[in-house]
Amino acid sequence: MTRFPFGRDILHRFEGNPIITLEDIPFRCNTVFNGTPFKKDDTYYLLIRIEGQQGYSYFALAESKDGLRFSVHPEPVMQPAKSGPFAKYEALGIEDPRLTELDGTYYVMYTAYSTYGARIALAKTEDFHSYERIALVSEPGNKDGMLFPEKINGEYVRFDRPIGKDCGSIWISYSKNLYDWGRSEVVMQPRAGYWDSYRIGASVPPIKTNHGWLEIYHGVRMNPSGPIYKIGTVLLDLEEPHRVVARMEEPCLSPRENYERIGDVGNVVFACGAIVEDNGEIKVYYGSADTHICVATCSFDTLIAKTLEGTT
Ligand code: BMA
Repeated sequence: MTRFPFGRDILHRFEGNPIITLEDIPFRCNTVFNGTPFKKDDTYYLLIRIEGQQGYSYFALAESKDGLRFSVHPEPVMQPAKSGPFAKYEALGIEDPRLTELDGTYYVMYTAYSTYGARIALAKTEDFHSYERIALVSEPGNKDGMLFPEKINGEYVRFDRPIGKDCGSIWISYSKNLYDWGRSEVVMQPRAGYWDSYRIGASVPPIKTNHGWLEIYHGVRMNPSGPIYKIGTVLLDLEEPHRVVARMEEPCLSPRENYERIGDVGNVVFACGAIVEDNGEIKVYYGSADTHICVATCSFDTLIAKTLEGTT
C-alpha cells in the first residue's frame, strides 16, 4: 500500500526538529519556545522565550551559522523590568518577542504580562545582547504586536491582536513617533467553520513581496479537547495594508508530530519570525507545544503562489 509521509503541509519540517529544547539551555528553566530570528553578516540570531521554573517568561539569545543548529548564550539577555515604568506591567513576565529591522534599527515588540493583563511593549537593540525599552504601546487586553519593516506614508505601522467580544482578530495601527498609536482598524477576523475559526493573530513580522505584504499568522480552532494552533498566510495591500489581497484557505502548518502534539500546551505550532534566504527558501521558526523551538521551510515563491490562490 502506498503511503505518503511527506508533503502533508505546505511548510516542510526540518528533519532535525526540534532545533532547541530544554537540553540546549545552559541554565535551569521550564521550557523554551516562540523564537524570533534575525540574520546578519551570515550569523543567525534567535531571540527565544524561556519560561522559568517559577512560571514567568524572559528572553535568551541563540546563535547559529546555518539557521538550523543553534547554541544558546549562557545568560538570559532580557528579564522583566524590576524597576521603572515597565516593572509593574512586566511583573508576570515578558513573552513572544518579534524582531523587525527598520531604518537600520532592530526593534522588538513583545508582550508585557502582569495581573493587569497582556500589553504590547517596544524595545530596541544594536547587538541582540542588550535591549533598551522604548514604550508600552498598548493598554491591557492586547498581544501579538509587531512592527512593519518600513514606514508607510511616513508612519510606523504595527499589527496587534486586541481581544474583542469573544473574538481575537488582527488589527493595524499607525504612529508618527513609535509612542502614540492610532487610526486602528481591523484587518482580518476568524472564519466560521475554518481551522482559524476561534481566534487569529499576526505571527511573523510582515514580509514585503511584489504581491503585497505577506503575513504569516496563527489561527486557532476550539475543539472539545481544547484549542489547536495552526499557521496560515495572507497577502495584504502594500499601500493600504488593512486590505486583504488573498488569504490562504488552508493552513500551511498544522501540529502533527509528537513534539507539536505533546508538551506544556499540546497541539500548538506558533511562529514568531521567518528568514527569506537568498536561495529562495523561507525558514519559518516556530514554537511547538509551548515546549520546543522548530523550523519548517518551503520555497518562498510557492508560499506566495499558494496564498494568491486564496480568497479576499
Ligand atoms: C498564545 C500565546 C503564545 C502561546 C500560544 C499557545 O496566546 O500566549 O505564547 O504559544 O498562545 O499556548
